[in-house]
Amino acid sequence: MTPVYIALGSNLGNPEVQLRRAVTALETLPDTQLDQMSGVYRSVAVGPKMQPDYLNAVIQLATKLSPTNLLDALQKIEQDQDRIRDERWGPRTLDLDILLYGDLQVASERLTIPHPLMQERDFVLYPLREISNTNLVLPDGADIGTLLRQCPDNGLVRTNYQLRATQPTQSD
Ligand code: A4P
Ligand code: MG
Repeated sequence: MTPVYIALGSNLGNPEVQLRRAVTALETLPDTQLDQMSGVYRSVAVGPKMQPDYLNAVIQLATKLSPTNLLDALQKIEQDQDRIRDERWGPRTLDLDILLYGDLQVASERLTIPHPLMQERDFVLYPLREISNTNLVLPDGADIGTLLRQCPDNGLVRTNYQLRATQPTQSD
């Protein structure tokens, strides 16, 4: 099993419900278990203006799926939740991005890991720090504490929403 961090984002169609539905779908993926979930954060949209605020979170999975098979599975979950792709960075019911896949670095046409913009996004780094080792180091050597200090402040707010009523028990 490889530890994987997934970023979840939604700003359409009742975002809290969208994130919860996504977690339910993610934890039933084959050869995959859900290990940790962050809190839910509210953030101003990066990209085209005049779109609703986002709810964002990060979860940690352990999986035997390859990066490409995992991406296929994430895109199927997005489709199942009525994701329409018309505008880059436009509003969406659900966005699922692979942030980290173990220590792997991938640069293919379909997949870039680590996610190329994660270092600039407070709505990714804060929830990631919440569920990862505080000494988390990315494959390029950058550590999460340094990334957080360098990250622009876009007024991120941690909400009282929860991805699920009860946290999963940590498996060994
Ligand atoms: N792709 C490449 N690498 C990855 C990866 N590590 N994980 C490819 C997932 N997908 C990856 O994505 C386009 C293509 O990226 C996919 O087909 C896949 O092969 P998409 O989800 O169809 O389109 P997108 O999300 O509009 O584009 P992009 O560049 O992925 O955008 P981002 O970086 O995901 O940003 N503001 C706030 N506050 N909160 C947000 O969550 N999200 C976005 C989307 C913009 N603004 C936001 C937020
Ligand atoms: Mg995306």
